Amino acid sequence: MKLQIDVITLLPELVLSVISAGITARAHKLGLFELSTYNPRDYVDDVHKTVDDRPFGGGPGMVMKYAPLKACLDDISAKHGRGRRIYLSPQGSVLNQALAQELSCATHLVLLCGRYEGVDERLIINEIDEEISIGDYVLSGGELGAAVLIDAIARLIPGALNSNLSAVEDSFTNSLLDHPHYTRPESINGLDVPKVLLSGDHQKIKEWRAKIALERTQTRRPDLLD
Ligand code: 9WO
Repeated sequence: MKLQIDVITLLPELVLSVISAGITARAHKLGLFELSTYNPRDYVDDVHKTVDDRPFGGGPGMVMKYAPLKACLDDISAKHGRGRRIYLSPQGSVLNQALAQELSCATHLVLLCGRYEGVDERLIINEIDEEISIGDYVLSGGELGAAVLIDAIARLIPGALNSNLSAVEDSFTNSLLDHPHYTRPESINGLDVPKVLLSGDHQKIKEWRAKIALERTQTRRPDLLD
């Protein structure tokens, strides 16, 4: 079944870039997933279109108000059902390939993007199923996190990649980093393509790539092997 992705955001153009170029745009054109955005500003009545307010307890910045976000979620529920509701934030569990694989099998994802200093905690408690982080750094908002998550998911939907083998051979699919890649010319400033890759011995090439992938993982990311 087709994956519906609904994104709640004040800055939809930051998220919609994923369907304007590359493999994810192609997957979208092929009808493998649908991407819709909902702007909380369209769900408020007051003339100033207020979606944020000052934080209780003081401090800098503003907090996204409960009501406009709840109205977005209710509209999405009426249109497509409830969905698996995800808040993008540095407090979430960190995205990895296994989680991307799992989410690519879902039928309906709802991604909430915060701006300012974040979202009223009661909305997260009452309405959100899980928090996901794309890494240990702070962005200006959840949108680029949502775009990264959508990219990681969309390319895993069967039919998105030119070859089914492409996703199988990805870094992390086997908990290892990728091996290096080479194309013509055979020599650049004295740096030659490893001879085994020119040998035509596909078994040998496979073994060499597996060996280098393991070595690189051991030196660069030993945590992946634990
Ligand atoms: C901004 C800020 C300004 C002054 C004092 C404290 C502050 N905290 C924040 C802040 O954390 N803002 C967040 C912006 C609120 C939630 C949405 N934003 C966000 C999401 N930034 N980074 C992410 C994110 C999402 C997924 N993975 C990594 C980071």
